[in-house]
Amino acid sequence: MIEGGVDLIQLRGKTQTLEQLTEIAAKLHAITSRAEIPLIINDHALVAQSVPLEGVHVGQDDDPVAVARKKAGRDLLVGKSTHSFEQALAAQREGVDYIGFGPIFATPTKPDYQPIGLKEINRVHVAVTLPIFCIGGIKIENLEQVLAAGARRVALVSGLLKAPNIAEYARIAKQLLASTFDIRHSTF
Ligand code: TZP
Repeated sequence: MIEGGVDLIQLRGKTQTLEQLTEIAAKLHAITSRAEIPLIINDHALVAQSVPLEGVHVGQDDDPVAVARKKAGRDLLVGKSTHSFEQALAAQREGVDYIGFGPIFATPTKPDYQPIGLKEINRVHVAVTLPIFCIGGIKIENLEQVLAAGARRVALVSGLLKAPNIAEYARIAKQLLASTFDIRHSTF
């Protein structure tokens, strides 16, 4: 992913223990920091106490943002998953640094969620001034559609991880972003 030019990596380990995650996060952070790519841990703010991660990401059913910040014990980015326009506004009021917004399309990676659809993308970008990462079912094949609907940042999971050549997949996605707008802006 780094070779292909991703701007940010989130570590998700739903089935790992805190100890296992901390170990993986430390190894991964040694690599991402060399590449100057922020590494965000999903759910487990405590990992940030011992690994100098750049951020923590919480879901709707995880710790509130203030609790995540307290657990991390230091200043870092806190992002939150949102699954509707209303949740996006609420996350902004809660004081997050960025939001995930999705699933945009139905996706086996998050099977129990109703897709938001493309129409809400523009509305959320008008109302929410934070960085918004559109997520859910986004692949190279539909990326232009998502960008045309108003997305400026996207998160890809299975598209990237299942690609026969991950670096190449990331490169193509980055080129599509670059041809849509100037991507020299910072990630946040
Ligand atoms: N949040 C909303 S959709 C999703 C998450 C974590 C999964 C996205 O995975 P994929 O494989 O890119 O659809």
